[in-house]
Amino acid sequence: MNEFTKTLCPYCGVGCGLEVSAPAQHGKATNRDSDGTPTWRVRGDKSHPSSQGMVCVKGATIGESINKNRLHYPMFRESLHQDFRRISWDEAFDIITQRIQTLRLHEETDSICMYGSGQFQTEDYYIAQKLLKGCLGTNNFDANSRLCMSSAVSGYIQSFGADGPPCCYDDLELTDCAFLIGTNTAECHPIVFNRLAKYHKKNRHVKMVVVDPRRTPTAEVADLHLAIRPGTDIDLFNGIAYLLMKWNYIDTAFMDDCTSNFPAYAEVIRHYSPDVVARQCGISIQDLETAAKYWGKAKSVLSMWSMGVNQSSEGTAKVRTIINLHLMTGQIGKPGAGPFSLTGQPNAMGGREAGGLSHLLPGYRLIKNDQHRAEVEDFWGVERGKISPVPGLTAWDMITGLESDHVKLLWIAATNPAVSMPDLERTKKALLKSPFTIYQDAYYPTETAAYAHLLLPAAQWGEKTGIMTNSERRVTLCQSFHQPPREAKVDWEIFAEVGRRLGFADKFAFNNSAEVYAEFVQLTRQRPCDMSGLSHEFLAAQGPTHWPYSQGSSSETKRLYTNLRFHTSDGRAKFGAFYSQGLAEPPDPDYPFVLTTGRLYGHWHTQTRTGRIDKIRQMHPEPFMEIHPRDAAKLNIIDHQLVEVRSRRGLGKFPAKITKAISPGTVFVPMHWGALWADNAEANALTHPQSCPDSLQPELKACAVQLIPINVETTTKSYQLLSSFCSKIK
Ligand SMILES: Nc1nc2c(c(=O)[nH]1)N[C@H]1C(S)=C(S)[C@@H](COP(=O)(O)OP(=O)(O)OC[C@H]3O[C@@H](n4cnc5c(=O)[nH]c(N)nc54)[C@H](O)[C@@H]3O)O[C@H]1N2
Ligand SMILES: Nc1nc2c(c(=O)[nH]1)N[C@H]1C(S)=C(S)[C@@H](COP(=O)(O)OP(=O)(O)OC[C@H]3O[C@@H](n4cnc5c(=O)[nH]c(N)nc54)[C@H](O)[C@@H]3O)O[C@H]1N2
Ligand code: SF4
Ligand SMILES: [Mo]
Repeated sequence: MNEFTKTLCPYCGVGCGLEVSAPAQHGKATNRDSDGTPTWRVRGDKSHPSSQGMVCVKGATIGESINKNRLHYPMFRESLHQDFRRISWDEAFDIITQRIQTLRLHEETDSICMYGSGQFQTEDYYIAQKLLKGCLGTNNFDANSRLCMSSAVSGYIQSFGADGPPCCYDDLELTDCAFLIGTNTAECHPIVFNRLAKYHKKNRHVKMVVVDPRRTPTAEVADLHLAIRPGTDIDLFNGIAYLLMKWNYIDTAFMDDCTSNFPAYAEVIRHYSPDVVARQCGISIQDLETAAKYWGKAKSVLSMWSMGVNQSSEGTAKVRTIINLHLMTGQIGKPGAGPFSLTGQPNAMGGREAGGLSHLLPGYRLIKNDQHRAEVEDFWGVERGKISPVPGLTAWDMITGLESDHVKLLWIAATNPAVSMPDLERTKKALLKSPFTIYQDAYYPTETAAYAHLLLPAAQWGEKTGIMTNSERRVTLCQSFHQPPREAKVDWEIFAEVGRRLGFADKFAFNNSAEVYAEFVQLTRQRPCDMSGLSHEFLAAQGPTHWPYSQGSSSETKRLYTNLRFHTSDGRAKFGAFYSQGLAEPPDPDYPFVLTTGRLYGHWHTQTRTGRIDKIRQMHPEPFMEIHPRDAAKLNIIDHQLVEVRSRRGLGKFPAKITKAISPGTVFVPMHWGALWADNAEANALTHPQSCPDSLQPELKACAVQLIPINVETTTKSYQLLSSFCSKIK
């Protein structure tokens, strides 16, 4: 056996190749944890084309989290007031199937929901779709990607007729101009950033523009940082379009041959003159002009974005407004150019391919499309009409569905909503009300386990062989390299066993994940994401491969739309005509600050892994709130002073970090500290669930807050007494 197993980093959507080896094989050189436990050794895989051997601190330290605080056995309790007791898998499966059968018998199949995750492998996603949408006949499968990628999905679909980022990482080193919008790439997609930053440094003609209300480490190296007011991206991009038109930087031949709806867009643009836009965005006219010149003069322009764009009540419109600039200037379908959504999670892309949102079906199909449903029904061998034509509940709908007693069974897997959902107080209240919650996770404790009736121990990354697709549509086979601990099981195997016990044995007769994948790729045949030429065997032999890759292909397709034909009915890409709407909850005299939330380099989301890794805890020991020195002075806040942050929904307490990196009027808190890791430092205690009407993605990036500095004297004496009293009576 090879000493190293090749796999993919299970954290971000960059999808770095890793090589992992067992602790025992290194003698003295064995990596050890702080308590002396030998840990798995991890290094970058030089042969992986996406990352070329590079890894960031998260990938490098992942080995330390593999065996810590794992959930080992199924655990059950009748009610949330009781303690968990260990049960067998057989009992667990009985409990689940009985519950589901009872609901089906009472014609309440639509009260069954599953909330999954971009941390599933593609096989997990696919089997969950088949079980819920195909066999049970409910579309109530949604994933945390709803909070993450759904605006990018709907933006691509509306502009191009299909989802799918058209670019590849080679474009990072071929572009003349990179626009990074609402993405802190340096901390959140570090290896993409390394590749771009190295190239940018070496090539003086290459421009880098960062659009972010914060001066992030990403913005630090940019030629131009546009610190726009939160929620003003559409103003900015319409304003750039105005100047591109005025200065005639547009590609009329491309527009004539390959696009539609320009007149409606031009009508909108005329309202976005530089003075209006500069005022609205809080930037100078000169900076706006510089940005437009960089875009207009460059031979190739690559735009990249993530949550500053997607997590918005006008997320889809933001995405389309970015794409519009590419369409005006013909910046797509060629090297170094295109609108590139950076996916957050390691397999959010695979989730989209497998139909892992409540309005999707496998193979980039839509629930609402009659032909798509019929194709999938025939393929799955279920009767026509079995798949409901109505999109299922989204992540937030599941919470409101609990409130209204509509949801009777909630199955959560590979996500930690008791930290990551908006409006946490409301979320937690709803979870407390749930008649029956199954929670399938690799670790224990997590915040969401406190709201579960049945805990199912999941095998995680490294304990299952399966497929993940990264941001550049590159598909990698992730080989397992050790046994799941104790009784932990692979996600798709759990779903398949439930399917068999519910009477669908023929639909779930898979012996291994390679068979699951082989079935899934058949459903992608002749679809935009055609992977019919891929299999576990092929990927093991050929290595990571871009899709589309149809059966019989002999070479990869690095970029989409190189023939300039799109997936719309007329083959043209469609301009979107959007006026800016601004924030769903703008600041006002009562709540005068905009709170924005996001990530830090070392931590991953709710800390289930990174909170258990010493090096990372030392890197980011505690939560904080960034505030501009001018705002701090106005409120008499000094560095490190505890500040109570209140929104209309809840409150948190954060030590102040006074920094010019944040714009005046805006404060920032990281999303990483849930109830297990700090007291009262939950970003989502403050956020609201209002979402984009098209993508239904909530605006996690902005809400209105007030700041109340906690007086040092009070902090030390009466305040502490009061707060300890309050915590005792809770
Ligand atoms: N270290 C680390 N890396 C990660 C993750 C992690 O947890 N930790 N998670 C992964 C996942 S799932 C995701 S989704 C990605 C997220 O990756 P990013 O989107 O890069 O990360 P965030 O910090 O959430 O937000 C990015 C920036 O959006 C800015 N922003 C806020 N409001 C606006 C606005 O109105 N307009 C613009 N233009 N910008 C705005 C914020 O100031 C912030 O700097 O990271 C992935 N990578
Ligand atoms: N305020 C605010 N809130 C946000 C965001 C924000 O920017 N600001 N970002 C949103 C975004 S983009 C995202 S992606 C979400 C992320 O939020 P979550 O999905 O809640 O965060 P994670 O901590 O990644 O939770 C993943 C869980 O899956 C478990 N797990 C890992 N691997 C496996 C596996 O193979 N099987 C199973 N069954 N379990 C596994 C882990 O132990 C962990 O508990 O947060 C969202 N919430
Ligand atoms: S950049 Fe992303 S995929 Fe690569 S090692 Fe870091 S967290 Fe993992
Ligand atoms: Mo995400």
